[in-house]
Amino acid sequence: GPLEEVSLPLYFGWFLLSSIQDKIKCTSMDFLKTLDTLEAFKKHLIDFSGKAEEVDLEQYFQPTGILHCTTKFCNYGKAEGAKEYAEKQAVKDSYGSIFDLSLGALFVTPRTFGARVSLTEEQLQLWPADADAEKQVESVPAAASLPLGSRAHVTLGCAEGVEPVQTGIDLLEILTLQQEGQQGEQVEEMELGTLTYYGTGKWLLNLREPISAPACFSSFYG
Ligand code: ACK
Repeated sequence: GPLEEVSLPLYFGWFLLSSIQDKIKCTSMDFLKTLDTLEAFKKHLIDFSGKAEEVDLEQYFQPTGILHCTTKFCNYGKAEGAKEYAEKQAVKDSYGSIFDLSLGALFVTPRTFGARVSLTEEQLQLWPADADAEKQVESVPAAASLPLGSRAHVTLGCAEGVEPVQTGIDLLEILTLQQEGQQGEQVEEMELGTLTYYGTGKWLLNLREPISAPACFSSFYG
């Protein structure tokens, strides 16, 4: 019946607790502010905005709501494997529990701004079994050979007109380049860590100290 149809959420994921949300918003805004002023960034502006004009990154990326790391996008049951995921024992057992997520890197592309999440073995239990299928992103064919959970991220902002689903795809693109042996161009030692440029507007900041983010495993209905 109709009740059944709405019984699955838009997505499952880890929702960052509010105290750490504020800290991450501050850190990420500081990073954007600094990135904006770097000569190396200005040199590649054309890749980024299509114009050589300056961009205000803090304005360029629009916030996308509560900070979270999606595990399974269910689309209210319409997504493939949604029901199976919701019925997994690990999902039921962990629902409502607090986990410690490790944010190891920040990345910026002309489309999205995000944080990479490095999942533990325990956290990978909540990663969908069909994640390999999810990695088969048309635009990133090589992503299929990346380790499970590679797509795990927190979306921090999207350019105008860009959907948040793009953040994970952008991360897979960067990780694919790394896996293919592209070292990127190490452009800067920042206070937060090492900044690397991977071409066509793709920037990755490896954090010196990963951010530990307490997060509640739950779901979002919208
Ligand atoms: O930033 P995100 O991880 O990207 O969080 C949002 C959330 O679900 C609600 O839209 C993510 N999302 C949307 N569509 C998909 C999809 N097809 N596969 C995986 N994640 C998705 C989006």
